[in-house]
Amino acid sequence: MYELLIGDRAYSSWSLRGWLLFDAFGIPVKTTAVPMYTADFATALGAFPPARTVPVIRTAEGTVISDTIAIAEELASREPSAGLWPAAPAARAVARRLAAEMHAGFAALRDYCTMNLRASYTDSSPPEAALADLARIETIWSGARQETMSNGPWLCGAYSAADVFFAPIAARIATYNLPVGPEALAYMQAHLSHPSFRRWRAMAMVDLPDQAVYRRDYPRRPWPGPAPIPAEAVEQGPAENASCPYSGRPVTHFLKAEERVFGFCNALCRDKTVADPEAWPAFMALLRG
Ligand SMILES: N[C@@H](CCC(=O)N[C@@H](CS)C(=O)NCC(=O)O)C(=O)O
Repeated sequence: MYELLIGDRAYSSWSLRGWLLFDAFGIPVKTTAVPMYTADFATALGAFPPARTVPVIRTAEGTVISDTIAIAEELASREPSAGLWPAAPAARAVARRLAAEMHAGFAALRDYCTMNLRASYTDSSPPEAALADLARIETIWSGARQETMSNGPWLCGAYSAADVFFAPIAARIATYNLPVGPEALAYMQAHLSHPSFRRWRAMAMVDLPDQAVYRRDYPRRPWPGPAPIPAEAVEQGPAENASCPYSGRPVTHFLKAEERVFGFCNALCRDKTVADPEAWPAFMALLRG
């Protein structure tokens, strides 16, 4: 089993990429999240020498791999049936080219529009350099679709590591209401609706405190992704289910949805389900089953 160390899900865009490389391709991983800019972060990273950034993984044989592009390539080699890159050579080459450009570039957009999955703003007045990055991104996105003849939601045919690398750009378009054309908006919506992205964001909404450095005072709007079905945390059971839908352990924390009460074995699993019930198939099987 792989181990993965990540930062705050709400803010760490590279961590999102690292985790999607597993979750979106069905590769099991044991994930630990630690808040960035804390002593705990330094300690946790110290257990993955010589890594200096998250995400970082440890393989079953104990090799540490940091840097998202290295993680993507090594996982693709080790898990050939997972389909991280397109199978056709031409589409694979385009996907690799796109991921590499994302990994190396777009500093202005990344600096000005830091990822924040907990907010969405009506206007953020991005500077020219960030808008130029955005224009280049739109150009390479639509170029990739044409070259690979992709007519579905993703850049190079089926969802691939190239899409993983741009998921945090989709998140920035959503958070900062960045001015993009209809094709890029549709691509953003595809990411916001992707089951793995929804699970990540549900966890990002409830795990770890807000970090003040990411706060912006722009006017706010609702998150432009799929609206969660209503659910709330409640103090007491009894729940319809005796064992947690995720772990199978006895239930201790409760939520109410559609006037029914369900139980979970810890607060985080309850709260991530409250944040977006439909992101969690095991819970939806209880609700609809
Ligand atoms: N090139 C690296 C970038 C990773 C990175 O910058 N991670 C940030 C979090 S998003 C980090 O670890 N920051 C903590 C620090 O630099 O101390 C990659 O592709 O993974």
